Amino acid sequence: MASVLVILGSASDTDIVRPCMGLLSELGISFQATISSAHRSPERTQAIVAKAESEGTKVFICAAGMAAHLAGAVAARTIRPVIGIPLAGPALSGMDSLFSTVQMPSGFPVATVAINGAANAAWLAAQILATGDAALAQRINESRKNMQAAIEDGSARLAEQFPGTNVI
Ligand code: RP5
Repeated sequence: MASVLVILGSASDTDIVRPCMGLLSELGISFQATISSAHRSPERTQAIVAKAESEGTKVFICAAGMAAHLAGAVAARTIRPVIGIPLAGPALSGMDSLFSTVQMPSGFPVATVAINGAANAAWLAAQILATGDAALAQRINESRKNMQAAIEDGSARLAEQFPGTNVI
């Protein structure tokens, strides 16, 4: 049983979504990934969601560009949390997919991250799962401590990069 299912709308989305899958792995979250389109393979998408839900998938992550209806189509088929990653396409800088993903009718939410925000989709899935997993919560908190330490290190290095600057 995998906790998360990541669905990409097209094989062309793979590179942008890679950080999401990398982070899920790093955090020790079991996940599956597949490619299925809301428009080109609607029956396949529907069947994948039904199977994943019956097998215990707790969170769905859906990445798509252009008229990005994949996350909404999945949200229509499950009451498990659905996270949408709107992807920037060749036109409109991803605003088309952002609006297509985020503007869901009441009762069918899609938790939409930033355009191309693949990493935050993984973090959000992790935080949802951590509500029932103390060990995962601890790993997330450790990661946050590391991020804080990196900020402090960067600040300390400012003094080396700009001698004479009053770095606090
Ligand atoms: C969307 O259309 C996909 O998610 C992808 O971002 C975009 C273009 O798909 P391809 O034509 O490259 O397969 O459905």
